[in-house]
Amino acid sequence: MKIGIVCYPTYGGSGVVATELGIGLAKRGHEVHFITYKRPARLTTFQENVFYHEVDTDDYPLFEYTPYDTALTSKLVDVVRYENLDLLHVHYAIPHAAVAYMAKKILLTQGRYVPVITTLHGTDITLVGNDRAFAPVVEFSINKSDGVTAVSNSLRQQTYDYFNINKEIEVIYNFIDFDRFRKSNKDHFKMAIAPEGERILIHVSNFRKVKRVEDVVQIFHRVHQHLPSKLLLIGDGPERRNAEELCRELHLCNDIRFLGKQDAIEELMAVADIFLIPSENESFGLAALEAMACEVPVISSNAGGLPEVNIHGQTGFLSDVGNVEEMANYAIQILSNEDVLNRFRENALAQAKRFDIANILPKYEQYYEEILKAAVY
Ligand code: GMT
Repeated sequence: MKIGIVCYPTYGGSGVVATELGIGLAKRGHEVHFITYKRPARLTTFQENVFYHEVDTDDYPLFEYTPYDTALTSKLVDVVRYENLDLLHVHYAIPHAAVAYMAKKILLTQGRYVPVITTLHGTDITLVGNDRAFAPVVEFSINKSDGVTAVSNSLRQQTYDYFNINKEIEVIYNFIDFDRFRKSNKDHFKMAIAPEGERILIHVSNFRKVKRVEDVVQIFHRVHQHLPSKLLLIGDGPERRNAEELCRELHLCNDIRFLGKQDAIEELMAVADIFLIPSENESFGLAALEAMACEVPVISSNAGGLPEVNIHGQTGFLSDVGNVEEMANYAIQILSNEDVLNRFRENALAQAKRFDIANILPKYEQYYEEILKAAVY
């Protein structure tokens, strides 16, 4: 198949899933065309069957905001037509689903039909998509997609709850590539971070409000009072400053390291003992899955799709949003006993295996086939 993938080229979430999916499909013989405004962060090396089309957004003095949607639409029309794509798979509804619909309509005037599949990732429904500024377009373009997938049952249900959707939404879970995410020996690195054998807690996110990074610091503060420990904070974003201030207030600066955006997340996960993700909302929690694949138990909130990934009492624990006391107690419970920690590590790995890319990728291929077969010209 010749597949066009439209996504954000960013480090986290939907961009990562879209890129890994495209690379995986290319390895299985499909021809994959990424269409976005910057090279996707995880598209780091040359791959046979993988093409990248950059959307041109030249500045023009009239525009206070460059009309990216229009530029992307034109690029999609061009790429579908000249690369002869079979389908477009767009990740994150805003603005990609609406743009794809527009491109589809333009192509129809040229006698060309291209089916569009939209994958919903989370904030495009729960946070941004809900906003009145976007909601009518989100609802319309989901209904006009030929196929719609969501990354968890929770997100599927939230989409039906928030919008008037007349389409069947297929759940296809996010996935993990074990060639990359597996526990490896990084003892030298562990020694540098925790020279006295301290426990290492880790959090990875885009530091947006929804991630509740201050809760991460509060949980660590409590754990730190019980156990010698260090906290690694990976990523960057608007909440970093507040988190830094809180570290200073709590006199934790020597034991918390802000590492900023990192590419080799798996090397950091390899030294961690607990992953913290106390989010306000989380459709899936890909970073938690990456941790589990590296045998790191997860302490999370019970928001959104997190209970579909992190199993309470087995792979980690879940608490109500904001209950930092309980989350800290759970972390202490796991970290205080080597046997308990090892049991949780094993369970985390076993659960992560359910989301092996080798199992999930064929589900996308099968879904593509179904949509192509059902496409109404
Ligand atoms: O978490 C973010 O803010 C990034 C966001 C995105 O769309 O890039 O992540 C969402 O998609 C990920 C991949 O499907 C999910 O694992 C995240 O749970 C989801 N984030 C939220 O729902 C907050």
